[in-house]
Amino acid sequence: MRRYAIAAILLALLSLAAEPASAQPVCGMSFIIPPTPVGRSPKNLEVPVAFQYAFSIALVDAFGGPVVGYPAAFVTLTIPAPCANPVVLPPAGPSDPFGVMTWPAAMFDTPGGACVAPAAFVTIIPIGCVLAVPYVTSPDEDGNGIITLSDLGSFQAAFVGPGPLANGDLNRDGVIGLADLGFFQRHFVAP
Ligand SMILES: [Ca+2]
Ligand SMILES: [Ca+2]
Repeated sequence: MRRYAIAAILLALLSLAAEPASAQPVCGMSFIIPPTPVGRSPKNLEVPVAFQYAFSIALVDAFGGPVVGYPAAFVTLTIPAPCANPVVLPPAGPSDPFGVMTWPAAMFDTPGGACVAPAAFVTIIPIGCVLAVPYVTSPDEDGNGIITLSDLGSFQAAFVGPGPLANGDLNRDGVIGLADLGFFQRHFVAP
């Protein structure tokens, strides 16, 4: 009898320990999966996948484990005014077995608008957590929905000058270089 009682207590303790492990993300543990800037382009689906913009975060619980199946309705990505084309986007679906929530390329196949910090942020609504996005970038620099020589001018100014990263770091690796020029070119010439 005593053995069963101990087993029951152990089971109860195990279920208590297991319950919060996949229940709630922790703000200080959850993070934006690099690249951390947000990118948008009216040609996002017309360029090869390597040049497309997508965005994802990892939800991590208090034990360092993934938060699986967290509802899409609980999380938003906000690009606020005065950034061009402000928008609030939920992820495409609940978090996957790795705790990852994704905003796929189709969500960023829109007019752009480069925007500097604090440019955008992710909100994990139930826990009041805000993850800051360093900047929003786009080959459609001015956000008018078409990629033109005027956008090239804005990119070029950042490329030959001191930045800012929002205008020059089109591939979102944190520096402005030839890879970004290649990125601009891909989106510029896309059909
Ligand atoms: Ca433009
Ligand atoms: Ca870059």
